[in-house]
Amino acid sequence: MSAVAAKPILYSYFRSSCSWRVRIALALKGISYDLVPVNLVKDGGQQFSAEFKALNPMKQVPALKIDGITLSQSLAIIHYLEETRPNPSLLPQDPKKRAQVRMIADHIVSGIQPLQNLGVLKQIGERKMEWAQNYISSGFQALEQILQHTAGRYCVGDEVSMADLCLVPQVANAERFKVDMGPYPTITRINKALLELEAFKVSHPCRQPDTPAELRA
Ligand SMILES: N[C@@H](CCC(=O)N[C@@H](CS)C(=O)NCC(=O)O)C(=O)O
Repeated sequence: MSAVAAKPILYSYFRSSCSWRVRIALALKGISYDLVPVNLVKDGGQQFSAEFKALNPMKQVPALKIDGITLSQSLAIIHYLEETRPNPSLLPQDPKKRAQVRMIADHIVSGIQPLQNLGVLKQIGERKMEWAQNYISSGFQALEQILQHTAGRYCVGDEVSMADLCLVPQVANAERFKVDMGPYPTITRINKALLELEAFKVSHPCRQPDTPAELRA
């Protein structure tokens, strides 16, 4: 079988919000793939192994082997999937709506998640819970306001977009860090609607090959 025809391989950790974004995209687009778990905590973190560093020198999941190349960075991966497997589309046709989708995705991917990533929290030490809560809350305060202008059923209008792929995993992180979601009714409503969709269910951290038995649902 040629490299182009080979099944994609996703390097993923069940609890990683960035991996989940890609798992949702793969599920929505109906792309079948093999999953290789990379445990971010076991053995001091398998992302630091020489084997994984060769795939992603940033030592972070996700990474995707696809069509003969290896990609890291969840949004770059999702854009590649969008360009090569355009159905269903994860970007609206209208340029203004597309820009809003990218704005919301970047808000989460660049403005919230990196500040509460595992590597950062290890450096913070004992104050890590308070630190994560603080950055997620301030990011969500802004996002709640933005969504009041852009949202329909989902983040931008009524179609599922890349913004939604970023939102749901970030809400799961917020819940893990016990952020009070009371002040964010729009985020909460959209998250609930998205979690009813099959692609969000099958890709959920509680249903992954590497999900520990006690966290399975
Ligand atoms: N911008 C990257 C961030 C990737 C990232 O932060 N991955 C986390 C899991 S969600 C990770 O692998 N952390 C490992 C560590 O911090 O050691 C992306 O969107 O893929």
